[in-house]
Amino acid sequence: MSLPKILLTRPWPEGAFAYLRDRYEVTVNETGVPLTQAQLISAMDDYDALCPTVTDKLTKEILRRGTRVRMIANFGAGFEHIDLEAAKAAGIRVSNTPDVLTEATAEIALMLMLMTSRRASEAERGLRDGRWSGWKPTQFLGQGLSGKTLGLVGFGRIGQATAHKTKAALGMQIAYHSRHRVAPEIEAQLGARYLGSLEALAAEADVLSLHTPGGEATRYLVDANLLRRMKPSAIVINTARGSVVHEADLAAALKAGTIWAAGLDVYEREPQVHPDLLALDNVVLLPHLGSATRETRDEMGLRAAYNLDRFFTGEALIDPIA
Ligand code: 8YV
Repeated sequence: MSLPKILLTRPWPEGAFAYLRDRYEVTVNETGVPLTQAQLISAMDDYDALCPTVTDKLTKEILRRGTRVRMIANFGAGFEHIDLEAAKAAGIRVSNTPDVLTEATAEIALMLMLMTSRRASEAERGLRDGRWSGWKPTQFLGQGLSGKTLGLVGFGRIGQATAHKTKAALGMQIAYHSRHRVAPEIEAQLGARYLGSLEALAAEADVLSLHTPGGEATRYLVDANLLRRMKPSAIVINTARGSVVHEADLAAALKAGTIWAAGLDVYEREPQVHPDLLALDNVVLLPHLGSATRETRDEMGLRAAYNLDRFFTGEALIDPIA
């Protein structure tokens, strides 16, 4: 019997790839650039399953009825790049890879908090550019985070893991706002306070860290209006999705000093970064590294592979999203 044909839209880390290659007929896009919409459309007729990533926009024009593809195992937790309604209408199953990237993404959020508060990127740039003339009591002064308030926007797995790490490492006070208030035991464990409005959270937070999904419901939650409510000493951290932040508004607030700094791992039009942000020193810019550890990327691939296994053996998916 012939093996199901699977397309990986990007090369995978070796461990997860080896697992898949032993079980399926696997084709990999090795070109180093994302597939075009036209290539994705023709892939729908050539493969039994696709493993896309965040860089593949799977629109309703692509996810149409009657194609060969029956299963999409997304390599990643976020899935706003896949039109789930269109997938359902076409009878295509979809899975994602939650859980396995929670700790890695929370680590990046914590790192961005420390880098921004202590001006790490700006200071290193100064050193490398030969602008460090020796120690001075007044050079590159940042601000401490211990005991300050972390405001989390979105309090799912990654938001909670970020709260745990930040509390343990820095003794920060935890406040959050999200669509759903979490169980009292979770709040008690973290000493987390729920605030009923995003505006109230923004006004109180010393660090505002974003952990919502992407998509229309969260577009531009952080815009000029919200930024105006924040303390001039406040820091914005985004490891969620670029679409949650209005980048031009953020750059304007950073430039005017109405907030103090920002640490970003995600952007609205990746890999483009808003030019106004690139021109500023008080923003740390990372290239979407949230889940970028060897272990995590292997686990993401394996999780996608296990969902494929379930699909092709007729069992329930581990992580069904459509
Ligand atoms: C992934 C992410 O690297 O899983 C997610 O939602 O944002 C990233 O950590 C990316 O999505 C891979 O497709």
